[in-house]
Amino acid sequence: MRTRFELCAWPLARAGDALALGNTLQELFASPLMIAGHEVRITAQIGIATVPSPTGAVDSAALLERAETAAYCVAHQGDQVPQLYTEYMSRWTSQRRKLEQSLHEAVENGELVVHYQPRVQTVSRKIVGMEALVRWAHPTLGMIPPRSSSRSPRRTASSCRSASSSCARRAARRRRGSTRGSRAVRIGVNVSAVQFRDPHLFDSICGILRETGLPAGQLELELTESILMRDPKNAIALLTRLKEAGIHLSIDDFGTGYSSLSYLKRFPVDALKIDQSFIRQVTNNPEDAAITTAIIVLGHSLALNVIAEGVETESQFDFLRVLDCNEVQGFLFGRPVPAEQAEALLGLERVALA
Ligand code: G
Ligand code: MN
Repeated sequence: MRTRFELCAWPLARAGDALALGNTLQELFASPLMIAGHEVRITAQIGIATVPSPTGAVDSAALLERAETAAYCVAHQGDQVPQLYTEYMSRWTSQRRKLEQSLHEAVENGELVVHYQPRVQTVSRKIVGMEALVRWAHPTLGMIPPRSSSRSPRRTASSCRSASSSCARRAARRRRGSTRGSRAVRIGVNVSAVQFRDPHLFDSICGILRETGLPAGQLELELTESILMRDPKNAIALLTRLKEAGIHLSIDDFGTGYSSLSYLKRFPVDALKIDQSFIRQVTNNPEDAAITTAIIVLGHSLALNVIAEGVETESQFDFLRVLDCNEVQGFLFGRPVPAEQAEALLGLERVALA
């Protein structure tokens, strides 16, 4: 349930005072309320607009609209801190609303499809997992990978859909029994910042597993460091529940967020996925080679599985094999492909290199 409150404060000497007030209000929502013995969490997205504004006088309706635009931006960013309106927010918001609108239409027209990219065990070159990735089959623009529509929307509602349809597919294949390629491989699903904040996430994932009959151990949730580090204490609590339910957990795009090693040891995860940006030049850039080596050693000493992403060449693969990187994923072993093709791949003894 959403409710909108408007608060008018004056006189304030500086815009910074409005921010300070916003921060004080925000803190009130930090701890849960107890209502009839139940813990209730309320979140607030606080947008602030001031008058006279730096861009000239505005009437009260325009002022409220600006505050609302700022609140909308707060709602769509990771850390929910109060924000002062800037003109940039109006441009961002209108672009974002257009994208949302066309995504809604895409969902209605069935234009979102889930593709699967193999994850390969380094020593055996056997497929041990698949990452589910949503693609937008645009009627005129063709296949749009989520990355081109900016980082945050790519891990939004669609990944929940991908979780659900991936689980259903895996479970159906399992029920079919010993058909070709019916080996149990784990399905990796990306979780967005918005989903991770959702208090119903745990229940909806358990619901999907129950409905589809997929064993929890065959689902792997991929979370980025920055998602986990936004609120590490709550993240540990949620990860622990997911882990206890038997779900596998990995840290995605590892090395690009501001991770803290003291938290890393407390996150109950199973694997680290080295970000593609380190792998791209791992064989010719000494820094990337050093970072990749360090991540693999770090992962292994914490008893974690280490997976390299974005492996495109055989020399990158050789480099990673020598370092004992457990698994690899990338165009060298297969691009994300539709479910039927992915299932056919599972029948292979070893993956052929591209
Ligand atoms: O952040 P995450 O690791 O979930 O990103 C996966 C994305 O990386 C997908 O969009 C996928 O298509 C892309 N990807 C997978 N393998 C490769 C690769 O070898 N090279 C490049 N450039 N992109 C890849
Ligand atoms: Mn991923």
